[in-house]
Amino acid sequence: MMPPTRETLLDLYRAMAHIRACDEVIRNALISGRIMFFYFPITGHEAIAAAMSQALRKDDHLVVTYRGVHHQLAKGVPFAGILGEMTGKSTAMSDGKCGTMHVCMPEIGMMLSSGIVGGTLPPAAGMALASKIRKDGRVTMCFFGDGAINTGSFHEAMNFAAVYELPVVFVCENNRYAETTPTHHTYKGTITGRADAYAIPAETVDGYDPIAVHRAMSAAVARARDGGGPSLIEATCFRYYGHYFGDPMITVPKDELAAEMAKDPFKSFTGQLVESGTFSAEELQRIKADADAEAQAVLAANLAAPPVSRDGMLERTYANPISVN
Ligand SMILES: Cc1ncc(C[n+]2csc(CCOP(=O)(O)OP(=O)(O)O)c2C)c(N)n1
Ligand SMILES: [Mg+2]
Repeated sequence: MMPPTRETLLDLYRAMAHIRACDEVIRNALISGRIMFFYFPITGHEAIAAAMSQALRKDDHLVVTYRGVHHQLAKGVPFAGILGEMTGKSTAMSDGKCGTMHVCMPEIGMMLSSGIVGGTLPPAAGMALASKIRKDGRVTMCFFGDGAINTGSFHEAMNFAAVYELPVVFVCENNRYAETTPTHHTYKGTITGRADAYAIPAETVDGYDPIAVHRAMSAAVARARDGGGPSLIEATCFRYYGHYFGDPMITVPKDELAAEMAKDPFKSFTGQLVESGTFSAEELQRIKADADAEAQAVLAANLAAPPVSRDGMLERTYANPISVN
């Protein structure tokens, strides 16, 4: 496969800067008490979502978990809409019905965010089956964590996707913990080995490296689109701020966390682009500063916005509108 073009590298950087800026705004606003909700931090996972933004087409389908803000932003969901959903403000893109865990925007392929561990795989297989029947050329990408690999739905969906050769790419973000439990307590063997059991091509990639993830995802998406069936990608990463924001992380050894934080994917990608002479440090700083300013403006507008009105509550809920008087 050809190395990524300068354009693609810039798009990957832009996507990471946007995700990092929005994540920083959320974390700072939560710390200062200006907003309040349960947040599943995405810091340490940014490169994976940035790669996805370049590997999928706009009309491709995406299914993600509660730890999904990076994916949602990378698919093109406006930050204002997500923050509105999280805070119950009028900028919410689904009238507040999605809340923090169920963001969806079908018009851009953001089909489902699920709070159920393992709950993303069966619907993703179903969407891919629909694409195969309709011959619409779409690929579905499905994210889940390492904790999902021991659920029945993981195995049922993988088997179903394999047997029907469905256009779906399963991506496991292996951040080494499920809530408080480290993965060495939860599985033996390898995650890719489980794909072997279903004759699904699989590979493990460094989830801090957007170029490596982009390469793996592009190959898997191309294979799915060409009728080659499903793939599994395990992208290694880490949860820098724990399961939820404010998590004391008592089961995460301090030296393990420090070692992972030292590898910060955004900082290392920035360094790599500058050192290779692809972009100047100033150019990249400008992009990050613009992303920061944009995310800050979204927060300011959110704080000033009124709460969601109850008018839209029952719209887009049932096929036949019902009245509530
Ligand atoms: C079926 C089910 N069981 C338990 C839970 C409670 N729960 C929420 S998140 C989580 C950990 C999942 O870890 P992982 O899949 O590794 O994803 P991560 O949070 O690390 O991104 C658990 C057990 C749940 N939401 N759904
Ligand atoms: Mg995990």
